[in-house]
Amino acid sequence: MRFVDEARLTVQAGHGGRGSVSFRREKFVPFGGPDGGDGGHGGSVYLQAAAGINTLADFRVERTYKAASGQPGSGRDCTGAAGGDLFIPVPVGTVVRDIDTGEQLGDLTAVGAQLLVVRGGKGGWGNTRYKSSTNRAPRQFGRGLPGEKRHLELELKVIADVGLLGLPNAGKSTLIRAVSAARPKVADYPFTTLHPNLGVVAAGEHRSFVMADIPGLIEGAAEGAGLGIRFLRHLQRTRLLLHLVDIAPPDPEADPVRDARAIVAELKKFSADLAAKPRWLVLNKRDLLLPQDAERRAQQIVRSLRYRGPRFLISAATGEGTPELVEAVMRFLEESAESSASKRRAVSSSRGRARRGGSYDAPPYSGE
Ligand SMILES: Nc1nc2c(ncn2[C@@H]2O[C@H](COP(=O)(O)OP(=O)(O)OP(=O)(O)O)[C@@H](O)[C@H]2O)c(=O)[nH]1
Ligand SMILES: [Mg+2]
Repeated sequence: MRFVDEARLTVQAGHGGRGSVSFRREKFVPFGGPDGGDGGHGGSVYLQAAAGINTLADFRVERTYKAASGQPGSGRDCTGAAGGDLFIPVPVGTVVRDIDTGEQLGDLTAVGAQLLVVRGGKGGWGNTRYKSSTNRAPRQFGRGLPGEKRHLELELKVIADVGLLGLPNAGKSTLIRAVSAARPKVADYPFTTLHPNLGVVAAGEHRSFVMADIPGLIEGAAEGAGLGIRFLRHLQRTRLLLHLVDIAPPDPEADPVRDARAIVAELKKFSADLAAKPRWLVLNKRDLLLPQDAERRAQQIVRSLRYRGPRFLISAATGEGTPELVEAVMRFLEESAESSASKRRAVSSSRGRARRGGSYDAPPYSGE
């Protein structure tokens, strides 16, 4: 499933430095001519597509980006230092538009691609440049040109990196609300969510991913029970599934272990590939039990499922345990991006052998 992530920002290039007005003053050299150097050029601003950035989340915090201005020139024909260029990392696939003119400035489609968005101002001339046969002691100088400024709109079509899976009422929508700005409806009746929702989860500077919340699954979904399984296709391009399990269901007859297995069975009926994706267990609603009881219940569930993968005991409602979950997911995505990049390198080198996938490549637990 795709959705569009958007951000707005202002970019300001550096101004050109002022030219200098100066004259040579040396012993034994009367009437030394002008020797004022030029101002340095201002820095330009570029957008640069970088690997490992999945969303435009960073631009919600910082909105104005400025490149350094050039330094003024000085005597002895010294040119001022140029302001450094500024490179702003953006995700691959970002489309850039000028908000004021509506013009599309570019489309950053490959890692490392750069787009100049505002040019730095030229440095002003020093008085040396104004010297002529009729003007031997010029006092003119250039002030330096201002750097360009632009308001930009970035647009990125994103695909979910992580999918939430679980029974109705497991707390999927509550979790995506806790960790992202997505606001799907939450209610204590099954099938509250009728269509998928995506949210951008920020895990720190230049670190974010996209989470998909889908309708709840129940036993028999493949045969059409509940809302069926067709929306599982929205999870097909994710890299990780989080299976949410309510550790304290209100119904005394409910069995979280049996239900968790039923979900996996439905997943397999939908697609063997989806069932083979890395899948982590997220035990939710820990706030409903005393801490030691919650821990004990979580261990029982994990043991009965014979599950050995990463597991998290959280409360989507209070947020307890969610920062750890977000950090672990982010790290997993970063590592899987790195290992697929190194696999690509290994395949492209004639002697290199493809590296084996990480330990997460195997499904962490089976449904049987
Ligand atoms: N106490 C407690 N309640 C929770 C927690 N997470 C979710 N709930 C409650 O559980 C109910 C169901 O939550 P939802 O987030 O709507 O569940 P869902 O998995 O999205 O459900 P569907 O959309 O129907 O599939 C709501 O009443 C939530 O307030 C939690 O960590 N603790
Ligand atoms: Mg929901």
